[in-house]
Amino acid sequence: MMSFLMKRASFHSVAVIDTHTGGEPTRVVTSGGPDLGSGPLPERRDRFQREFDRFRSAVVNEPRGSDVMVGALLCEPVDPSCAAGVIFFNNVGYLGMCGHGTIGVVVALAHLGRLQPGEHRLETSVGVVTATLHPTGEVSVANVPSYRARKEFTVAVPGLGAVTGDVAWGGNWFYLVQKGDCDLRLANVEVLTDFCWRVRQAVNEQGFPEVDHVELFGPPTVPGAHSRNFVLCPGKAYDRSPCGTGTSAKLACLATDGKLAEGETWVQESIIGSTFAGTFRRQGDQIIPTITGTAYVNAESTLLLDDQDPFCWGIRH
Ligand code: PYC
Repeated sequence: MMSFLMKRASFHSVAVIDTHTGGEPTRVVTSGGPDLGSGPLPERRDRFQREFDRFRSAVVNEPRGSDVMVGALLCEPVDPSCAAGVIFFNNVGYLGMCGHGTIGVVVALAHLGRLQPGEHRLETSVGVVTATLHPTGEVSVANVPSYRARKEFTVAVPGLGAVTGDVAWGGNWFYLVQKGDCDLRLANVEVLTDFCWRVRQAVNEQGFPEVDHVELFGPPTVPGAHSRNFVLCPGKAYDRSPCGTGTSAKLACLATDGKLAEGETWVQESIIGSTFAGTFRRQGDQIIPTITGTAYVNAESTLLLDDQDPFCWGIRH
């Protein structure tokens, strides 16, 4: 009979740092990830999906993770001016950019002594972002150019009627709805989730199959905030943070409507009351949002993947 010690030798080890940004977790994989080669990040993300998708699920899904967790695989950047490359993923697939995740990655790298306060470029699968680690521990992320693709796009949602929102890109695709008639409170998460999920399906079917996040906006509840949001992510988990890419999409809409001036601050509150401060600058005809927030380190650990474990590769959706 195989001894317990012999069995242990079959474990594959994955080193991770867990952080949370405004309540939303990020699991940063620092070693033990798949070899994706050295091509451009979008190609490496596609290879990750094609050949190693079970690794994604093993890292973020139960029993090691949860639906809420976002993973960040560190890799060698193609662009030598970047401190690292990073591929973001979640319970059902891959994210282009991730604002809360980038803040988590920077704090994790600082925790490991691999980054000092200052400006650092990071390569993602949708472009290079610039993160500034402030001496206070806060992190500002100058995101990829963000824009609105469609203003006031009305969809007929079965069981709900007509819903109107904007379609915008902030590193991921969002449908943004100003929702005056529903309390954006944690107690309403199930109703809000159901609403967003139906809206997403309608938006996908009626013209925008790429939209995988739905973001609702209502009045703020914490001092200094301009708005509170509820963001439903692609795998039906809601973002505990105000969502960096969602806030970027919002900033692009506000900027395009002339409702926020360049350099002016927009404080976005999340459904749990955490906040990001957002600003934007213009670069030619592009809008470059910057999101500022804070992350904390929760754990520094080693995941063990045992092929003999029937749930080694996570409980998949
Ligand atoms: O902060 O950009 C973000 C994000 C996307 C999904 C969850 N968080």
